Amino acid sequence: MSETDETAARPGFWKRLTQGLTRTASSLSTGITDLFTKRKLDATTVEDLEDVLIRADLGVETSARIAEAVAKGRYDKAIEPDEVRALVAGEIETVLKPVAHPLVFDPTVKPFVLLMVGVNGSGKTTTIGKIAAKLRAEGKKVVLAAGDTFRAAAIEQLKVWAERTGAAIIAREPGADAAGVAFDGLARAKADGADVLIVDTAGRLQNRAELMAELEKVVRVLKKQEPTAPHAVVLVLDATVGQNALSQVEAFRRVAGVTGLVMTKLDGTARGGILVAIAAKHGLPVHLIGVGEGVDDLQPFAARDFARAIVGLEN
Ligand SMILES: Nc1nc2c(ncn2[C@@H]2O[C@H](COP(=O)(O)OP(=O)(O)O)[C@@H](O)[C@H]2O)c(=O)[nH]1
Ligand SMILES: [Mg+2]
Repeated sequence: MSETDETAARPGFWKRLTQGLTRTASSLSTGITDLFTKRKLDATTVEDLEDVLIRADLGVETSARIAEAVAKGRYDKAIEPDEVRALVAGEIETVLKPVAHPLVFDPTVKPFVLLMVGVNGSGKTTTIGKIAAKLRAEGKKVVLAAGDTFRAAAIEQLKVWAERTGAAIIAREPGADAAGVAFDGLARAKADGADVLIVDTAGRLQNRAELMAELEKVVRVLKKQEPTAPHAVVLVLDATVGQNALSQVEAFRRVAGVTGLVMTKLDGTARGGILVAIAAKHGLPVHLIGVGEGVDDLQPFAARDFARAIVGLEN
């Protein structure tokens, strides 16, 4: 199925995505209209286009590259804003296409261990619930490990998702050792012959060294029991935080060996342009995007959809 067909099959999804990206889309779209209405493409307008892209969080280097690509072969010619928008969307799609990869649970690896990391409030637990629901719908056996032992509410929240999805859950009391919970989760997943273990973690701010050390310990302890684990380390990023997401990627890559990304809250007042900057800089796979709090509001990341939504174009 092509990306376009998929979108057509889920109009609610496209609507949520474009609504969430309204702020970015309208600033890009208006910026381009203001720049190119009744004006030729020249060094000044290209520089101004670069500024418009930078303001949309695309990053300095990527913005320069995209503006240059748009300008190539078109200097001193009249160009319509619509044409510029389409060219920009095409360039953004080119940046995003290589990172659009589904989250694959290798069926030959059993249990497949997925470790979810990210700062507090980014949407880890909710995303775990949504992923568990999808896996369960495929008939997979799933174990959840409540590794955010920091707050009682976080443990309860994961329990609710376990009940709702029919996943097993391993949890201890608040304040317990997170690595111990992860270890027990893996033991349980093995004993049960589960297909997938998903380990939740606390939202450790990357500048708090002792909390990052805890995350390293979770990885270490999992490896002690299963040297190939974790098989995926997914960093959850909140689309509304903008530039800060870049430093989160850097920090979590260092401590947890992130293998892929999920971006949530793209239905909110999202600043989705940052994903383009992250893709250009890190080249990490982007697996899924969250467009709401509901169980069905997690969708595969599609480069073309995202690129067009960011620029405010119809799909
Ligand atoms: N609008 C919206 N809210 C989300 C999305 N994903 C998570 N949330 C909400 O964000 C808040 C924090 O999510 P949570 O999963 O608890 O984050 P965690 O601290 O990283 O585990 C909750 O109120 C979620 O319902 C999303 O894609 N869209
Ligand atoms: Mg949580």
